[in-house]
Amino acid sequence: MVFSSIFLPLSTLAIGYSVLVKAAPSTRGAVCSDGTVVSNSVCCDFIPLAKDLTENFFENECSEKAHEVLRLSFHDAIAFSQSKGPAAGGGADGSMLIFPDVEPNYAANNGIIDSVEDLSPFLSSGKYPSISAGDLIQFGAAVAVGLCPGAPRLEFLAGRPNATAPAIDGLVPEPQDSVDEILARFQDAANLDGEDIVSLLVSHTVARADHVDSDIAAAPFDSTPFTFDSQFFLETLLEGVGFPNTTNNTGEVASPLPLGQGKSVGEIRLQSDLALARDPRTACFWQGMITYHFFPIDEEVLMAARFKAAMAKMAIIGHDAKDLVDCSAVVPKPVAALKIPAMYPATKSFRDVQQACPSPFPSLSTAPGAEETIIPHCPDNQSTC
Ligand code: HEM
Ligand SMILES: [Ca+2]
Repeated sequence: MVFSSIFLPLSTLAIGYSVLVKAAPSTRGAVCSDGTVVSNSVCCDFIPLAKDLTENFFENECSEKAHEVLRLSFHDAIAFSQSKGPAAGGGADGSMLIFPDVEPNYAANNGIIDSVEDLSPFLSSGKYPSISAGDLIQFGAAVAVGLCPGAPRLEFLAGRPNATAPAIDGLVPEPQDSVDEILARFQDAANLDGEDIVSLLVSHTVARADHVDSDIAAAPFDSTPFTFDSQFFLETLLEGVGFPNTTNNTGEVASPLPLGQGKSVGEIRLQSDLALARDPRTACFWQGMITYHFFPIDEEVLMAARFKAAMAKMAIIGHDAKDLVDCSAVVPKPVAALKIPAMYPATKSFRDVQQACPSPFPSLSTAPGAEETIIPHCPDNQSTC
C-alpha cells in the first residue's frame, strides 16, 4: 500500500508521503534479485519458495493441495490458549511440522497429515534454510489462497521461531461443537470474536471434506470449491434436503445439494456452519457476506477484505507482530477474480432460504437448469485430476 501510493493521484499524495516518512526510520529497505522491494532482505528468501510451491506443489491451481495447506494454517495457529498458558501450545509455530507424530493424530486434525507430509520436504530439502516451520505454513497458505480466483493477497509477516513442543489436544474446534463452544475457543486463542470467526470461515468456500463421512472423498462445502466466492454463505442458508452419503456422521447435517455422480460427490454441510449461519450473534454478519461489492480494486471486495483482515490476526497467534518482519511484498499477486455474483444453484430460490437475520435478503438470480446442480470434482472442468 505504501509503495503503491506513489502512483496515486496528487490529492492523495500528501497522506501517502506522510506514511512513507513516518515508516522510514524503522525500515531497512532492500531490493531482492528479481527487483521486488522489501522491508528487510530476509523477505527475499520467500520468493523462490513461492515459485516452488506454486509451480511444483499447487500446480498453479486452487487445488486439493492448496485447500489442505489453508486448513493447516488454521490448525497450527489456533492451538494456543490464553487461559491455559504457553505450555498448551505455541499458536502459529509450525508444531505440526516439527512434531508430525503428535498433533496430526488428534481427532480434530483428521486428514491434516497429508499437508504435513507434503510440506515437510520444503523444510528438510535445505533449499530454504532461513525459513521456519511456522513461516512455511502461513506463507504456504497465502500462496495457496492466491491461486483461488477472487481471493485477496494476504498479508505475510516472517520470523516465527520454531516450535519447541507440540500443542495439547482439544484446542481445534470441531463441527459438532456448539456456537458457544466455538466462540469461547476463538476468544481464548486470540480474542477473536464472532465476526472474526465468520470472516475466517470464508475459507470454507474453497474446501472439501474427506473425513466427516469417511466413505466419501472430497465432499464440497459449496458448489464452487475452486472459486473464492460467496456461494458458501448463500448455500449454508438454504434448507438442507439430504446427505451426500450416509446420514449419521458426527458433525454433519443435511445439505441443500446432496446429489453426486461418480467422483463428483454431493455437497456436505457441517453442523457448525449451519449453526453459525443461523445464530443471532453471527447470522447478520454471515448474510452480509453474500453480496459482493465490486470496487475497482479486487482486494476491496468486502468478503475478501474481511478474510484478509482476519487471516492477518490468525497467522500471528502466539507471536507479537513487533517481533516479526512485514514480508507482504513477496506474497504473489492473486489470480484474477471471476467477478460472478452469488447465485441460487439451479432449482433453488429465495423460497429455500432459512433466513436468520432480520435485514432484507439480497436479491439474487438462479442459475439456469431444471435439475439439481452436480458439483464437478476437478477444477477448470478438467475430466481427471
Ligand atoms: C468453527 C471452526 C471450524 C470448524 C469446526 C471447521 C471444520 C472443518 C472440517 C470438519 C473440515 C473437513 C475436514 C475433512 O474431513 O477433510 C474442514 C475443512 C476445511 N477447513 Fe475448516 N473448520 C473451521 C474453521 C476453519 C478456518 C478458520 C479455516 C481457515 C482459515 C478453515 C479451513 C478449512 C479448509 C481450507 C478446509 C478444506 C480442506 C480440504 O479441502 O482438504 N476452517 N473444516
Ligand atoms: Ca466457492
